[in-house]
Amino acid sequence: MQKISLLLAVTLFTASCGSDSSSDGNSEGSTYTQATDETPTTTEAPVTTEAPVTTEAPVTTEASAEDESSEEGRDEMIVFTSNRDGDAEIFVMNADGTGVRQLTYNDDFEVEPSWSPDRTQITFRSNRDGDFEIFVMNADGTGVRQLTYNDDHDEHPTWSPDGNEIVFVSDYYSEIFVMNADGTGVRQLTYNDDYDGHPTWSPDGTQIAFTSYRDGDAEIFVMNADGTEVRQLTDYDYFDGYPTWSPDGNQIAFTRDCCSVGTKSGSGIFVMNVDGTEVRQLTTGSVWRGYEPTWSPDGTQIAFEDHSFGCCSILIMNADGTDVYSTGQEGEELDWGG
Ligand SMILES: [Ca+2]
Ligand SMILES: [Ca+2]
Ligand SMILES: [Ca+2]
Ligand SMILES: [Ca+2]
Repeated sequence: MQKISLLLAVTLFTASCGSDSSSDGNSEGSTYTQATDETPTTTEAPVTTEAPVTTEAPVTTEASAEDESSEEGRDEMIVFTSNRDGDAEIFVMNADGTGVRQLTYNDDFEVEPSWSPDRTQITFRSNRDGDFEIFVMNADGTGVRQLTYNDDHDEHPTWSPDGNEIVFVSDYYSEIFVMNADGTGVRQLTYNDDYDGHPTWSPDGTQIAFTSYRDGDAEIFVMNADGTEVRQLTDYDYFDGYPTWSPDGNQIAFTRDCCSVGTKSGSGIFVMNVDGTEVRQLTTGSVWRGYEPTWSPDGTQIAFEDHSFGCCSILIMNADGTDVYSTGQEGEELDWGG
């Protein structure tokens, strides 16, 4: 019963991220400038050439310099989820919003993508086999492999910094597990009746930060990568979640429920030291509903999804919260790989 109520709470929180798009689903009032006026370019789709990459801009089939240098340029690409073709698919783009490429094409949910450290592969979750499982594919969308096979809801896969393991969430009680990157050697790290999720590795691979409802509402915790020495970092009466380490290992960015406007609940991007001290709010002003931060590879910027003016604008700001700009792309569940 506890599990059900917690899942409901998580579901409601998640649903609240996009549920108001009908009432405020326009960009009027947005103060952000477009990063570029260039038309997003694409390469040929790996699975089919029929599906449009975006409905917002004309697709060009002309090969560009960006496409030719995509192998090197991948270091800076953001992988994300979008519903722009009607159901959830995985895309990549350059950080300025150009070079959008669709990687998955099917009627099921493909969500929560995460780069391998060398950026040759992407892990994600999909319900293409009936219930949610963890998958891996090559960075161009080819070579999809299923890693988990069970009746539980598997989610939130994230690659270890050495590339050897993937941490993910599974089990009736939403526990955190680690497996080898080929799906073998599954080990359970958490054991309690409350929701544990959003696991993310420290850059040195020794620790895992995660969200847990074990103290009654969502807080951010850290544990050693073997599940020992759990420490609570936040203690705040509302939601704290989606932690992600800065590339230098000194800070953790996260989502905190805050910043409500009238009767509408809001949230913002916050950052704290890895011991939980010095919590600072990064998003302010017109961004009153930001979620799920991800660091740039060099640690100087943070990308996040903004629901302030409807569902899911991808925004980028400096790591101190200044100079917010819009990539001009719609999407969620970003991973910049930092
Ligand atoms: Ca799909
Ligand atoms: Ca499953
Ligand atoms: Ca649990
Ligand atoms: Ca909390």
